[in-house]
Amino acid sequence: MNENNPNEPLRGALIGCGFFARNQLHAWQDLTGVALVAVCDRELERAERFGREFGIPGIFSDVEAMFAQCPLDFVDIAAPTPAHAALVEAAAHHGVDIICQKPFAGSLETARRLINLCEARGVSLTIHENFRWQHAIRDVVRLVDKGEIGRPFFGRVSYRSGFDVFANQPYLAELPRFIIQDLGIHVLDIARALFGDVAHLSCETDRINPAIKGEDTATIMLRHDAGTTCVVDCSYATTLAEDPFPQSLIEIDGASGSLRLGRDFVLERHRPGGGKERRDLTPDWPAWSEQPWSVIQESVVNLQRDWAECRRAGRAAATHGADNFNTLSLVEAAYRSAETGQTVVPQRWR
Ligand code: NAD
Ligand code: 89V
Repeated sequence: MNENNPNEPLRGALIGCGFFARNQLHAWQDLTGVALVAVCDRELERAERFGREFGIPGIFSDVEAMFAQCPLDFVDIAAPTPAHAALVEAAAHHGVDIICQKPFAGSLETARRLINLCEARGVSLTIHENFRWQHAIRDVVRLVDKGEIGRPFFGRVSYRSGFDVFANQPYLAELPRFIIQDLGIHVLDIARALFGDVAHLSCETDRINPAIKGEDTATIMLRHDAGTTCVVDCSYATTLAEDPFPQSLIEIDGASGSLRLGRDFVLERHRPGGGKERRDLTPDWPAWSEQPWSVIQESVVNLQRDWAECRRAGRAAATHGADNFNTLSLVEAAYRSAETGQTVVPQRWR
């Protein structure tokens, strides 16, 4: 590890060379001070393709061979959830820091075990939870944190679309748990970034698309510790002439003003007495990004930049393992509420 030598780039390896990993590789290549030196996929030709395309020298189909041959500071795991436990265990065993995609670990019990393991081995664990890193959402979080609208008493974080996500990610159609686990997890994390941890929640789900196994709509009502009531609503069954995919829209009412983050990153701030300001929060998109994915792709660069800065400063990144446990537990609580019809108190880290 070279955390004490700021002149040396951090040496990383990407594990899992599928649909989303391409964004992570592009983002690493946008950042200074980080060198991706290896890629690994259990299907060798996928690793070879990424290695060729991104000019990465180390190509592996086996992580143990990679750890044996490549000195690494970190791994960036973009393999699916069922692979997380074995990959995190291997990286922790080799003393290598870890970034791992959402939804982490597959269960709260496994997540807890892996977080504790990383702590015991002295390696950092960060979950790639990127939606809170979108430019416009960060701005809204900053305004709320600075008290610009007073105490927020109501929030709504809304993600409604009819975009065919199954075309790029066919595995999503097979998941018995779909929208809360895959997408709602991001929206719930935005609610936590805005209003903090959750005391209790209730949830209703439905499946509109008969061709998939899991639920494709969910409406979740959260009561945050700080007293805010927030509605998180998600749908992949919504027909809209102008589909906002993959934007999250936000409404917040505070004791001294309101915020509305609408389509195409337009933020309205309503002041007591009737005043209103409008700002366009469209960021500069990464050169390699493509609509409609740019908003997600830009958030990947932001998350990875922050991770590298935190790594160099020796501090935990915002979505470190224990933080993300409290988002993952909202997912579990939402499914339990939908199944039982009860209000559920989510588990907390420690
Ligand atoms: P994918 O199926 O396209 O790619 C996964 C890759 O991992 C495949 O190439 C597969 O061969 C490889 N793999 C599986 N097990 C492995 C192992 N043990 N070792 C090495 N390689 C292994 O999946 P995807 O759509 O790229 O999704 C991957 C992860 O990214 C999922 O957890 C998904 O939820 C997440 N994701 C996140 C976002 C986001 O915005 N954060 C968006 C899409 C997907
Ligand atoms: O972000 C995700 O996890 C993606 C998508 C935006 C398509 O839901 O799977």
